[in-house]
Amino acid sequence: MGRKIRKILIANRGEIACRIIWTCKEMGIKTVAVHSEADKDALHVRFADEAVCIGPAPSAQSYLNIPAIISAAEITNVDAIHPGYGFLAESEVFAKVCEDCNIKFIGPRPEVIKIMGDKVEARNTMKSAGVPILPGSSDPVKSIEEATEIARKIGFPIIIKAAAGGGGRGMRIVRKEEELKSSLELAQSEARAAFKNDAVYIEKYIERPRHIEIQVLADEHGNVVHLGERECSIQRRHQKLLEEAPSPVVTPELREEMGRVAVKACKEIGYSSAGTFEFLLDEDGSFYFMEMNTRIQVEHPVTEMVTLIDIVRNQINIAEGEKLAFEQKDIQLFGHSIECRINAEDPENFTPSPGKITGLNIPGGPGVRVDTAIYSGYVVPPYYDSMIAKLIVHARSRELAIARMRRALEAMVVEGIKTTIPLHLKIMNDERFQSGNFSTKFMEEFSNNKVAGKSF
Ligand code: MV4
Repeated sequence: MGRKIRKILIANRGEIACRIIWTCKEMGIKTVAVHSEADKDALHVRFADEAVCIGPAPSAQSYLNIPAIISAAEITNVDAIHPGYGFLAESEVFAKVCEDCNIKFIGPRPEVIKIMGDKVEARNTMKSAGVPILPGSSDPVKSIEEATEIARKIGFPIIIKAAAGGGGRGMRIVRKEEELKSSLELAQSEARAAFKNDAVYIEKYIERPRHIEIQVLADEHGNVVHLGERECSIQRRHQKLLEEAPSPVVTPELREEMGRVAVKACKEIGYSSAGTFEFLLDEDGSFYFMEMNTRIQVEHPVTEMVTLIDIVRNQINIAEGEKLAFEQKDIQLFGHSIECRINAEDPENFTPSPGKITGLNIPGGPGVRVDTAIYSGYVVPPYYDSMIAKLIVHARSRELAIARMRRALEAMVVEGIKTTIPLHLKIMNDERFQSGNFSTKFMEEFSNNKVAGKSF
């Protein structure tokens, strides 16, 4: 069938590059790190068997530099490339170039990446596959007349989204018909500026949704399983702050239904590798497709903790052409897991706080996992994402997981730079968070309730 992978190039940096190397080591697979000039002292470079410098600090010249990465792959004679998340992970072009160079891209086929990258096409594809979608447009909206017709049909409020968007960029909520024209024009020009593509579409707007996503694994033989959901509602400006599995509001029946829909859709589109279906969950328990992510995600560890399944190992086995080693009935959820994203940021205003880590304590003990690439003396560079660590806990219940996270956060010390650790401690101590009764509006309401608007 496929061929055994003996050596993998990791086209990424930071904690996810280290995370992928950990599993490769466990599988007896050799690893090649690539790095920018700014990352010569990075941990992923030291952990890998080989390392290749692929360009200057700015990602456009290094981690996004396809010719440099392919050259590194050719020189080191790797069988496969793992793209991690971000950078080239959802580049249809990169996946195709890998394929053309006879290097296995660890992810789905380029055609599938392309479909999911166009949010209008993704919506239509999912609708055909029987996935519930919100009422809205099935083509990009070209004129105010067209927009008015759709908006009247579905009723206000509506939301205008960029077809090339995702992650919340270039969205506009419209509550009244009078605002439709200006909002449409603004959304189109924002989309053009951000994505060089002004195509936008319309959906019915849900006021207080939860963001619930379903993790899937699909092999190249049509076998598909889901690994349950992740609760991702706690975010600020479309950046997730913490995630948990399972969601405190998803019942076994709802999980089975969301999972069934996701598995069916994967089979219909011929999906392979790990993937994630993002859903909006309404207060009445209805769920609607939002986007599909065709990569390993930042928050994958909470799913790994509650299923005891190594998602990266499965991505590699799938890329080798192997069949999934388990069926849906073999997958069980154990206990509860929470992940806090620790960012090098001032928690008062979320501005980046790069610099030298002068002192460090990484927490441990029962049920604690830390995915990170920092060390004492490491200098956090200003060029990349500000996430420096993921603190993940696992316990028998949500209540115990919160208690465990609190003590792990208290034990985690990162000196020399500012981090979001104090913010996470405040969230753990928040009654609303503890109750599990929250929506994507949690952070806005959380900040508003603090004296002077920002006591964290
Ligand atoms: C929505 C929505 C309400 N109704 N779509 C934000 C990110 C992008 N993927 C889509 N997003 C939303 N789409 C409809 N029809 C609310 C959001 C949204 C949101 C979604 C998930 C997590 C956090 C969010 C924060 C604000 C808005």
